[in-house]
Parts: sequence; structure tokens; C-alpha cells
Amino acid sequence: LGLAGDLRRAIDAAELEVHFQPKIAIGRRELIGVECLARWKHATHGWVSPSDFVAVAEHTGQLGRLTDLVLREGLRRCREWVETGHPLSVAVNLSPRTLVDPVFPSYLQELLTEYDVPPALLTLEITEDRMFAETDRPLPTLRRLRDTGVRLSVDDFGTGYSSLSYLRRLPVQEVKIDRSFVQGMATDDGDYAIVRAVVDLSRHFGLEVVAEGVESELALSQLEEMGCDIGQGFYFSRPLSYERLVAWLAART
Ligand code: G
Ligand code: G
Ligand code: NA
Ligand code: MN
Repeated sequence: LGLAGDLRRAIDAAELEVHFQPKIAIGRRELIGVECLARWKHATHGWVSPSDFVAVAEHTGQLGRLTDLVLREGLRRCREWVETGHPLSVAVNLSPRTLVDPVFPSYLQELLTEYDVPPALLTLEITEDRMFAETDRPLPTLRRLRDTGVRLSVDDFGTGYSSLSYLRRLPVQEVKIDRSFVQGMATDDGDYAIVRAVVDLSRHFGLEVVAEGVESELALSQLEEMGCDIGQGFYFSRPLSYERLVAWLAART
């Protein structure tokens, strides 16, 4: 497949970039961190989203290198922000496959040491997967990741396979409500009820709750009323290149 070879060359040639999307503490309207999102600037196709190339990476044995690239870029920037005295947390997406890789936790520990980043400043976002509902296979890795001190987050919550009660068994600190519910909230009572229920439940379990897909002032005020901790979405900012993030930060202060 041409794309597999293209991806390999892209990783080699640093054609793969990491973009950053702000995460905002809703009550204080304060930037608390960024989600790192892989972007591939393909010579002919332009910007390619990871939803189109992560599967290619998985099937062609390149997932490890992709994850390594994103983690290193996130940790490098995190280290810089720690040094400025204004630490920001960084969130990195993991493929469910990484969670059954028995060497991943020790590799992550080495990276944290190498970049000298306090583990609590790194959040690993894990999308619900069929595997979570059907087996306990990811649990040992999740526990070992927790032991390194990093934060764990369930991404796209509500769309996948996990039941609400399953949340209690996962050693996670954060729940990200899927953007489809947040986007629908203003016009759809059902979506509104789902978001409110997930916010209530998360708070009951002592989990931080993030709403993604915040696209309007109305959504933001609804989330604030519900007591949602953190928001992320186009209302605040799209994912930005590092240079554009720096400009965005400068314009806010
Ligand atoms: O940025 P975009 O909306 O195109 O992201 C599409 C999907 O790709 C999202 O679900 C996001 O979590 C995922 N994604 C983004 N960057 C990475 C990455 O570095 N690794 C993995 N596994 N998924 C990623
Ligand atoms: O699945 P995951 O949550 O990792 O997906 C992250 C992606 O969601 C980002 O890369 C971005 O492209 C997209 N995204 C972030 N905020 C918004 C938003 O407010 N609206 C829409 N439509 N997409 C968003
Ligand atoms: Na994510
Ligand atoms: Mn998500």
C-alpha cells in the first residue's frame, strides 16, 4: 500500500507534526493544558488527520514510532513550559493496542525521566474500545501506567462500549464527554440530559470531567451551570501548530 510507505517516510522526514488544542478550566476561564494531536502534511494530499493514518500505522507496524514521536514532542514542550514557571499539562492519545503492550509502561517511565517532566502533567487519553468491555486485558497496563503517576482519561465517553458502572473499575482520573453530545446539547434535550448525567456521575466518582466540542458561548454556560470542570473546542481554539499556539497564548495575556 502506497500510504504505508508514505507514512514511514513522513515519520523519517519529520513531515509529521504535533498540533495543540487548549483545554480550559471552565470556572476560571484559565488555560490548564493542551491536547497533542498528530498531523501529517502530505506532499500531495495536504494535512491528513490521524483518523486516516493511525489505522495505517497500526497495520504496518509503525504505531510505536508514531506514539513515540507525539509523546516526545508533548514532553519536550511540557518541559519548556515548566521551565518558564507557567506549567501546562499535555494530553496524548493512545491507541487501545498500546494498552496491551507489556513494555509500554516502563518505556513511558524512561521518557518521563529523560524529559524530566512531573508525571502528573501528562495525561494519556484512551478511547473506549470493544476490548475494554469484553476483556480485562488492558487493566494491568492501565494500573502500571497509573503507578508512574501520569493521569489517565477515558476519551469520547458515551460513544463506546463501557457501561457507566465500568467507569468505577477503570483506574482513570478524567472523563472526556464525546463531542457529539456537547455539540447537540443546545438543541437536543436528550444530548443535554446525557451530558448532565455524565458530569454528575463523574463528580460523584471524584473524576475530573472534560467536555470536548465546545463550540458556542451557550454550550459553555450550560456546562458551567452543570459544574463541568474543563472545556475544549473551537469556541476556545482549534488545534494549533506550536507557532500559532505561542501567538494564541501571547494574545490572551
Ligand atoms: O484531530 P482529529 O480530529 O482529526 O483526530 C482524529 C482522531 O485521531 C481523534 O480521535 C484523536 O484522538 C486521534 N489522534 C490524534 N492524535 C493521535 C495520536 O497521536 N495517536 C493516536 N492513537 N490517536 C490520535
Ligand atoms: O477523539 P479526540 O477527542 O481525540 O478528537 C480530537 C479532535 O476533535 C481534534 O483534533 C479536533 O480536530 C476535533 N475537535 C476539537 N474541538 C472540536 C470542536 O469544537 N468541534 C469539532 N467539530 N471538532 C473538534
Ligand atoms: Na483525544
Ligand atoms: Mn475525544
